[in-house]
Amino acid sequence: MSGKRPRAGPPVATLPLRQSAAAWLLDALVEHGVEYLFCNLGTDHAPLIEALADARSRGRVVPQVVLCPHENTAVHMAGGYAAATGRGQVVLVHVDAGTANAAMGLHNLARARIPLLVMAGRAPFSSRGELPGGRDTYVHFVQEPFDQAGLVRPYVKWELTLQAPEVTREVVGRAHGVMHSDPMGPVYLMLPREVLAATCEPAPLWSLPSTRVGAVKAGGTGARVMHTLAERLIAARDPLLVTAYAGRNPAAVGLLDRLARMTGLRVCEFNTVHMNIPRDSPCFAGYQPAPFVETTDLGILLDVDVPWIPRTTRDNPNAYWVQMDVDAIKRDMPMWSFPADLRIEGDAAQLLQQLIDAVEALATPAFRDSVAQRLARLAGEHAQRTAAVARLALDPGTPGQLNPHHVCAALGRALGPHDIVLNEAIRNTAAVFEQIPRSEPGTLIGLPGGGLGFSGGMALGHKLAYPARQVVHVVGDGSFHFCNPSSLLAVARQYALPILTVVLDNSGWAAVKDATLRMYPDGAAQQAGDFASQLAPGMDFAALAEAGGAFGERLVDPLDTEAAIARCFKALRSGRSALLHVHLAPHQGTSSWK
Ligand SMILES: Cc1ncc(C[n+]2csc(CCOP(=O)(O)OP(=O)(O)O)c2C)c(N)n1
Ligand SMILES: [Mg+2]
Repeated sequence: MSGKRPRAGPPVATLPLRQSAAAWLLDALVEHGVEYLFCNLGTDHAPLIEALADARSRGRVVPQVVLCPHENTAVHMAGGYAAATGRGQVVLVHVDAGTANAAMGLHNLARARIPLLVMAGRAPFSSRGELPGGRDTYVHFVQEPFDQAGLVRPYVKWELTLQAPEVTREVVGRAHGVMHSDPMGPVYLMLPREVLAATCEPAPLWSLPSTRVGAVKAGGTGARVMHTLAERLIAARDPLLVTAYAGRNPAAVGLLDRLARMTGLRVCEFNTVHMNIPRDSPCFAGYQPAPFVETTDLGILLDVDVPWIPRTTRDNPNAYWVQMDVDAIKRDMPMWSFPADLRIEGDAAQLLQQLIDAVEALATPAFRDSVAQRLARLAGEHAQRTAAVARLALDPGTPGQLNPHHVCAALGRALGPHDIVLNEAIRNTAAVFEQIPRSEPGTLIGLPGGGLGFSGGMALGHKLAYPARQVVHVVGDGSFHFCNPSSLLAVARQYALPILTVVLDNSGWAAVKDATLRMYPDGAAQQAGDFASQLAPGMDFAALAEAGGAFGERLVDPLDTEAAIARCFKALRSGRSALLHVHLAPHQGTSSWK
């Protein structure tokens, strides 16, 4: 299927014959609407490779294989496709080794609450030919740890080993239901080679369609709770809402804007994971809630894991705080202690709709008047912010030391409203968020976890889901290394998925240097200017892209910014990925090896 985007549909026929568990597994995946297998394969997958080829030769529909040279690409690409479509995806990796490589991506997807079924082979356990699929090569003896699932247990909410072909469909149905249940997230299934090779008749296979093992989804809340909240919102003098990922449900974006406008509610994001409110809404107040947390009398935490940094934020002790979250208890966070006098677990879109209805039922003319005044004030603040942001972009910088705000503003102007931006710019995140204002749901994705190297694979997954849109990931030079660039380039090339990579190169890890300075502002590292954070100078990322078949452009002259971006988009339109290597001022860490 090289160069073609795969397509899937219903199976053309159920299997008439005795088949391997591997074949039944593929059948069950198709039954659950799985279109793709994002794969990195090994000796454990021989029965699956055989079953795939056999099915294709018989004209049966099977999920389309997307080969990823590194698991980082497979997991994040599947995650990107799942985030874009709302449908959980399937990744196949190699025993403990592939699982270990997939773990960092799973950390990110777990934090993003993205549904994903990761299937890993298990090394065969029989050694003397007792069973089909038994050990026949060296690695089968060394790839069996005591606790393979332990490698990813913190990041999955369900795990199982397939024990017999007869239960294959039941197992896939269960995995499918669990990963799509709220809060959604990754699940992990292990496939021993002997079990994949074992066969059974169709008769004992109990079909478990999605409709009968459907996901358990979050809903709204009781009318009385919403009434109380609406009363508080109407009485509030300076209400504030902080969110990060309500926008993963596209319907929530318009509802949040509506609620904000009808109540004069100031909305901030912190560590944006999705675009949650259109940037041109007068109620959007940016990415730093701290000053407003001090003054608000009614605060709402909507779908947010970390609403602010307590150490550097003073919250008003008299404020009333409400939490509305699909994961209010924060199941996977050992410590979580942000204030919430009223805690509601539920789906953001349904809760927002309920709150809108409750406010509408209670709103008085006096309330509407005070909202109009507050809105005028918010609109004024919004205009001031917008003007300040525009001023930041005016200075193009100097040759070899471009201004990231200037570059991102030019990039923003080149994008259409439905094009998709993924941010992994780390210390230059403000330039991406502020200078590329997005207003369509699903067009901005940020890093939910802490594992660098997510944006390239996620970009490929979004491009697979939306071939007609441009997809760009903006990435620090350090983060670009973590994206496994050669693997990204290979997948983009093999499956004709042109994406734009913008590398903001400040010669290393500014975030690591800054963390040291925060802890030891006058310490030895600061005095010596030695932060062990400068990466190899003179890397030519554009040449690297060219070597992988993409278009590469080094941006050194600030006056060339718009033309360079235009050349990148021209390459994308011709079906070729593009990489723009932007030279920023070095972040001034010095290498310990100097
Ligand atoms: C997988 C992984 N390894 C290491 C880190 C620690 N880390 C956090 S920020 C950072 C530096 C990122 O460098 P770059 O992308 O160039 O952004 P900059 O800080 O220069 O803006 C590192 C290494 C991490 N978050 N994830
Ligand atoms: Mg850097």
